Order: sequence, then structure tokens, then C-alpha cells
Amino acid sequence: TRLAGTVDWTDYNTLDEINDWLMSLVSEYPDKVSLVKAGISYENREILGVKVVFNPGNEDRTVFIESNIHAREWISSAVTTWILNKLLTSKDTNVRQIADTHDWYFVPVFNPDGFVYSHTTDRMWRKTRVPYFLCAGADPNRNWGYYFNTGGSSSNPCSETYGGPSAFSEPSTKTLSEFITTIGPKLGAYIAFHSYSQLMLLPYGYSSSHLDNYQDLYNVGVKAASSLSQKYGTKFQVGNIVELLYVASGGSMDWVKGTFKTPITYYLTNLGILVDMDLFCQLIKLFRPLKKLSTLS
Ligand code: ING
Ligand code: ZN
Repeated sequence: TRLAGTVDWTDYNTLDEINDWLMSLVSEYPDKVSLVKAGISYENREILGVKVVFNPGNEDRTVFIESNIHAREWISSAVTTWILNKLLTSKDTNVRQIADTHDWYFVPVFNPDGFVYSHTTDRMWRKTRVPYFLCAGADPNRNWGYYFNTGGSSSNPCSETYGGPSAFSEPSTKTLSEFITTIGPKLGAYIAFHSYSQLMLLPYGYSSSHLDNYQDLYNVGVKAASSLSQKYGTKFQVGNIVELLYVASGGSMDWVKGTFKTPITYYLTNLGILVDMDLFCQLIKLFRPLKKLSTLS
């Protein structure tokens, strides 16, 4: 059903539709959902999200879900809103169990200016819309301030992976980082959705050296990937960003992991398939014991 004329997952949604839907959730579930102003973009768009709390006492099991930092990756925010809707409405016992035992932050569109531009003007737009003389936009997944510009980003403003003139030059990443800082220490898991390819990627993107709890996270990923392939025949690869793809410094998750030592950090690409809530629940349940396992240094 189209809620307040906005989101129904049979088609991609515009930024206004997504934001209207988020605001409608606050009216519909005032005791559970609160609106989060997570940042503001160059073109002065508010970066909206929601915090969802079903029960008290889950603060130390807070899950943050990021999507659409790359403008054209529309499926990523569709996955985020899908999961959010299921957590709020599903009566499935698995879904209820993971919903009720975590606190949740959902910020579906990290890059609203680029997202709007990809809807109105250039379907393949990836970057922000900050003007840089000859070209527009920095890659917001190369602009975060942890080992910024140490590989895999371009210094050419016309490149798709232009890192920007300095870390957090983009108002969106700067203000998002300020918001995340207010909740960073209590984050148990940070998941970012991207699209294209079938990968479960672990930080860091600036380095191939492994996280303190790499093996735990790797094992979880392999289990999740094997469930995915059993159910859909889809082959996902699991591993460090550099080892599986390429060096890419300045990513959001490098900064989150590096700054707050968040125990669980995953980039999931092309998990349109993860609108399968059985698999999403399995993933979150596999994450559950990891906080204890990982040594946080
Ligand atoms: N790929 C990611 C990119 O930003 C990535 C891969 C993820 C790099 C995390 C660095 C950190 O290039 C897509 N499709 O966005
Ligand atoms: Zn991406």
C-alpha cells in the first residue's frame, strides 16, 4: 500500500517521496520512531533519517544503516526503506526478535543533491553537486577524514572518484560525520548499502591490513553468503575492500571504523536480494555475539 502517496517498493522513489514517508512514520509510530536530522547538503537539503526504538535497554546494540551515498545506486535506499518497513510492520517471529532487541538508525539517502540530480538530469550521476571549477561533485565515499586521499581517489574534479579538495569538503559528509559523532561510541554495527556486484566488503578501503576482528566478520560473511547462494544461487564474495576490489581511501566506513572502533562494519553491494528478511535476520543474528568476541582497541 502506498503510504501517504509515497513509498510502495514497486518502483523507485524520489527524495521527496522517501522523506514524506519517513515523516509519516513518525506520525504513525510516535512512541517508536523519531525523525533524525542527520545532516545538510550543499544545496541545502536536509538529510533525513529515523531512529527506531522498540524497547528500552538496547542502546549498546545500535545498528546504523546507510545507503545512497552514491547518487545513482537507487536500489540501496529501496533496500533500506524496505527493511525499515518490515521492522515496523512484520509479524514474523524472526523479524520481531531482531527488531525488538536492537536500536536502529536508518538514513536512506546520504547524498540527496546527487540523488535528485540522478532523477532529474543524469541517471548515472554518482557524486555530490558541489561545483569545482570545470566539473561538479566530489565522490562522497572518498571524502571522509580517515586516511583521506591516501589512495584510490582522484585529484581531478572531473573524475568519478574525485576525493574533494580536503576531507569533509562536502557539506553532506561533514554534517553526517558530526551527527554520527553524537552516537558513534554506542554503535554496535554500521552497514552501508551500495549496488553493482555481489560483495560483502570489510574495511579498510585505504589498506589491506585486516581488522582486529576480521576473522569473525569474515566467518559471518561466509555464512550469510552461503545462505544466499542456497536460496538464490547468487555468489557473493566476502573480504577486505582492497583485497577484493581496489584501494579506495576516504570511505564513510573507514572513518566510522577508524574513529569509533565500531565492532561490526560491512559494505553490502547489490543486496537488493537482502529485501529477503529471513536472510537479513540471519545476518543480524550472526552479528549478535560479535561485540563480545571482538577486542576493541
Ligand atoms: N563501489 C564502492 C566504491 O566506493 C567501495 C566500493 C566500498 C570502495 C567501500 C571503498 C569503500 O567505489 C561502489 N559501487 O560504490
Ligand atoms: Zn557505491
